[in-house]
Amino acid sequence: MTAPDSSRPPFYVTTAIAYPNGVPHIGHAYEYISTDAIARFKRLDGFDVRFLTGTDEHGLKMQQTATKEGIPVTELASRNSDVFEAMDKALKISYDRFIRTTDADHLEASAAIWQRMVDAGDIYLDTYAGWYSVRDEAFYTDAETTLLEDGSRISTDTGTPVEWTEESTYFFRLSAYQDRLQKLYEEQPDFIAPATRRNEIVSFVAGGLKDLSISRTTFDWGVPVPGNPEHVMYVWVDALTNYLTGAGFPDTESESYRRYWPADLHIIGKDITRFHTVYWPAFLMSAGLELPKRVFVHGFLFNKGEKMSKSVGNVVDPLDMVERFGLDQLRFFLLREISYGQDGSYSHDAIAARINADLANDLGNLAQRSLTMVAKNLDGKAPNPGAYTAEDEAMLAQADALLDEVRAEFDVQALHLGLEAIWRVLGETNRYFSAQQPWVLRKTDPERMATVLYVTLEVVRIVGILVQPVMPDAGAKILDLLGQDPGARQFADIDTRLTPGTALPAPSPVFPRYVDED
Ligand code: ME8
Repeated sequence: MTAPDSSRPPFYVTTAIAYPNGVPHIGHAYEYISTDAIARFKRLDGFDVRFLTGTDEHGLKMQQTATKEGIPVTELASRNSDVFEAMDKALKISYDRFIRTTDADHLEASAAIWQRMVDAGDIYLDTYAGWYSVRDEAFYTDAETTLLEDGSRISTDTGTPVEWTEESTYFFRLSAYQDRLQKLYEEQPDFIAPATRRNEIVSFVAGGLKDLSISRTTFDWGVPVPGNPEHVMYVWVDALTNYLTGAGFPDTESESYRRYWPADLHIIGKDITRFHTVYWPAFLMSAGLELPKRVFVHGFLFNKGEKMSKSVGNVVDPLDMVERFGLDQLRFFLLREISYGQDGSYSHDAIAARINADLANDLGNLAQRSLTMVAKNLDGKAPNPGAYTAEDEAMLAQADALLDEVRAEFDVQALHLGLEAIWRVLGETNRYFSAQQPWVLRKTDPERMATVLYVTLEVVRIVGILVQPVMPDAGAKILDLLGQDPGARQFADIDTRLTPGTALPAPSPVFPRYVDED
């Protein structure tokens, strides 16, 4: 674990941990990239960030997939977990720990939270009889399922097959937590975002809560129940506990637990909202542990509006997309195009369009044109500005105001609006550049040209700093081209104006245009 830095405020952010029963798809990549942008943003803004991601390796789904593939489940878990971790690295996900729920400290943490819930009197043994969806790893009531014409039954909500299950299991007294959960949603309206998700959960809980079956006896791929190893924990009990393990639980006195728990932000997809905003806070209340501050629910990604599925053949490997379009280009597209919190669609054409309009034209071209003029006319040195006109002042004021605007959007996870604000200023800067015509001033008023170039480079510098969370490589390249010291690229450095006379390296394009191979 990286040493906590107590001089800065802590910020603990997590992604969901994926089932490694298969390889990652673009929906997983989307979750990691968006959470990574949030983590990087906070680091650049002076926070001591802890960023946790990983894989959720227990449960019947993993067991069944391994059986189908004819390999031991531990082998399936390790093989695919490695693929997830390698993808994270290729996507430059800046996690502090990649947790696997088979890690020794996680088994210990899971046993500890279970024991706390037992001590609270919230766990009892009984018989479960009801519907189970292996694909969702979720229990459903009769009313939550639909009988199909062929006699089979599915979960009405998710469409996955359910099977009748009857076994002796431990139950968690979820029904006892209805009032406390309702109070939580009321007193902390920010606990679940966006509001549509919050409303769904509020009305679900208002409908009453049944006790939850939290152990299984018909297979053994899970964390053994303390004191009764005939049972393994229901996979979601151990899965949710990963967030505690990642902070140092069960050692609640450890420096790391005291510093990072409660988590500031859990990022998850919409299909697992109930687990994170009903079960998870109830488990924590029972265990006498503090609740995370916020759960933000992102939407689902669709391929040209269609659900990704192996049978349709439209499942894309995120790394193929990186190869085709570039990593920063993919990261930017996903976060700019899709309203974070809503479903979104991606297509080859939409990505190409964003790359060419927003990246190659609005940002790349502006940087390239201004830097080339500096290289050719000012001996490659940052210009020395003369007196500012009202237009110059207005342009700089817009760029100076950006950090506050973007921060306000990122604070509520409106990542797309943060980027929109930056691109609005870039649009203004392009209009300013065209109106000022520095290429004409070159002959008529070289001093004025220097001022216009200086103002333009200042906007490019500020934008370069602000896009780093989303496009770490491109942000760094822009700042390199502006001769910025790698140690002076934090948000706090936005206030320090470009030093006139700084020697700039020879300009080279940051964003090539995307041209179709075929
Ligand atoms: O749910 N678009 O794992 P998982 C966007 N192990 N996001 C998507 C998506 C799509 N098409 N498909 C899935 C699990 N996701 C559990 C989590 S957390 C304690 C345990 C998101 O591999 C999904 O919503 O099925 C979830 O947030 C994440 O990918 C992992 O999904």
